[in-house]
Amino acid sequence: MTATTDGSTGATLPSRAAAASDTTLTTTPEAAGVREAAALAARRAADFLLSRQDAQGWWKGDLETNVTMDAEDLLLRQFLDILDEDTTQAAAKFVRGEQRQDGTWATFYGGPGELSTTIEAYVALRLAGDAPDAPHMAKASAWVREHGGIAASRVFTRIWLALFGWWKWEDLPELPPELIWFPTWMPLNIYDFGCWARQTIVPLTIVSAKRPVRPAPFPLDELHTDPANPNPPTSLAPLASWDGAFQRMDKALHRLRKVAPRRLRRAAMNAAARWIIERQENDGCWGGIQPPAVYSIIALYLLGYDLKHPVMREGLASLDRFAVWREDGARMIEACQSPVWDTCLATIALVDAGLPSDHPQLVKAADWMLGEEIVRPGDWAVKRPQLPPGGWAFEFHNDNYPDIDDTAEVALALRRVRHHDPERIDRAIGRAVRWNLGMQSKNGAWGAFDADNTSPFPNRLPFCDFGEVIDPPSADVTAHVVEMLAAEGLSHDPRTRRGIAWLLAEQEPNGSWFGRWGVNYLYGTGSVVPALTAAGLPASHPAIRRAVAWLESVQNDDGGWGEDLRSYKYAEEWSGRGASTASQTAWALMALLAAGERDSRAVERGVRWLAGAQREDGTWDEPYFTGTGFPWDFSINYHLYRQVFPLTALGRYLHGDPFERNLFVKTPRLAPQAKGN
Ligand code: R01
Repeated sequence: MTATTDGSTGATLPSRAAAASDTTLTTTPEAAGVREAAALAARRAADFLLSRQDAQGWWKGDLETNVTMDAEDLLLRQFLDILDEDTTQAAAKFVRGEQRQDGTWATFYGGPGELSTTIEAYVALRLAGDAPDAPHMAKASAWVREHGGIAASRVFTRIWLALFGWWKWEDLPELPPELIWFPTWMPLNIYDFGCWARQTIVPLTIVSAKRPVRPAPFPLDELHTDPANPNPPTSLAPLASWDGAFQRMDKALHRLRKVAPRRLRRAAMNAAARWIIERQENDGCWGGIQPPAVYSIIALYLLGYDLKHPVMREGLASLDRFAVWREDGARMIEACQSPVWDTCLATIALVDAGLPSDHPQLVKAADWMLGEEIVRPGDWAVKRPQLPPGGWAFEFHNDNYPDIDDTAEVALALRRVRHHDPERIDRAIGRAVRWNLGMQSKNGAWGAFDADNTSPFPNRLPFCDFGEVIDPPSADVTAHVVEMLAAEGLSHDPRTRRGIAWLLAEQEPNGSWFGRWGVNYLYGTGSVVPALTAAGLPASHPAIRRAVAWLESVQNDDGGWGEDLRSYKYAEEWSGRGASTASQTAWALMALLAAGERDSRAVERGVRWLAGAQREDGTWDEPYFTGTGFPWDFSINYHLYRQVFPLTALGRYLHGDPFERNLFVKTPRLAPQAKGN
């Protein structure tokens, strides 16, 4: 596609000349040049984004993670005996293309080889017929052996291997299905887990109680360090340590399993199955995310649900919708889909870049978002039984798990749209505000899906050796809620003030904030600074000044910002450091602009980098992963981040801060919330 600098949609944005003269702050000719470049880049970016909206009103970019998704999809099909050759070869093509020079697979672009990922990718390619002595395979298996082999891989990987007899069930941690009966006051009850982990472990309790083994389609000796002794014993941590205590509890559970009453176990598995089936979404999926769907299908299958049962048929059909077919015939599996998140972020970007608030494409987006509101209780109601519903989930179908982050951003997006039924917008936002306020945690901050999901115990289970399994409040989500409350005129509400106090206390000594759901300190800082200034903190506040100083200190020589995922593991060296990317440069700029730095050298250089890195078609390349599923363990490349955040930053650079411009469409005050809609 070529740039449409004067195309039909572009004409709705202020012209280049208008944008350049729009500002009273232009001082030097050099700065004027930057404004011109920024205006052109914003217009191209907006045109591209507008051209990518679905006819129904939503946006959705690919959600790229890593090849364990593809491998586990194939292993599931192999397990159920429904693996077909076309699927296998298309998936294998994608997996092969992701292998690196050293024979490994990583969990993010440019990252180090990762053992469990490499093992799963290798097995997927063996399923596709790649020979173990083919050079790319031999390289992978040698690397796996050097790094401890299957025995050193994570629990999830060894469960997949156990399904085919490549690992012994006996040598996996126990996770008893009786867990489903733990009341909510008991440690390790399922609601102590973050919702994504909860939805994963409930079906896995069934799978690991059943311990099924399918015939292995081939041996896998080459992935053991010592094939004669494939399951080496692990050493125990000291009894007096948490790890030691949980290891011994696990040993006790192994013994208990042998004497557990059969009928009790059967009843527990049935209760777990009921819990799972109640949570199947209208599209057949579970939680809108792939891993719980995969494990739920296996669990129900093991309990006798055949593949023609409606629950199973719909479940399997939903899995096919996670497949993205690329032009070269490769098939990539998405971990989940991000239409609500992409749509609210795109709406905010377009309005802040100058698109009129009643533009038909924005109204269409608003209508679509309004239709996505979740109007019934979900798992969150376990902690908040009295709270009326009123949130949004991230995906198309995930009514049981609306999240606080999406709800805040959707409200910020809806508030920017001039709609023909403003009271409908007002009522929806009113419910969103009430729901988000109701979901505030005890400490005054917000987690993503639940209130007070902070138990220390789930992380201690030997079973949970991968990713995050709890959902404590984070700075990025809290910032988004505070920003939304500020837009709703609630900056002085005591609940908002507690959120602000928590954010101020969470600032790192170097002036940044940790990013839980985006990489990393740049995301945290890019979320928190605009929220604090929106809520009325002056740009001169010491916390804002420290953040500005930190951002300036980590700006790259090329003028952009970047942060490698290694900052989750090695913050000392990697905090705010890495190759410049479009989305991370935008986050830094959003913070600096909110802090009143529009005319600073740092902002000018950052804007210049963004404009210079843009492609002719109005997009940016971004191979780097800047989204976070679980810090370090599970990273996400959101393919629209490269578009929406630069457009937001450029728009705010050109036209000013959304709060100062008062971009929020206010409707006359309504009487207190009426009944119904
Ligand atoms: C997964 C897994 O695949 C997965 C997929 C998606 C998420 C969590 C939260 C949000 C919403 C979106 C996606 N926002 C808070 C984020 C906003 C930027 C999490 C996990 C992998 C392994 C296991 C996800 Br175990 C379970 C799930």
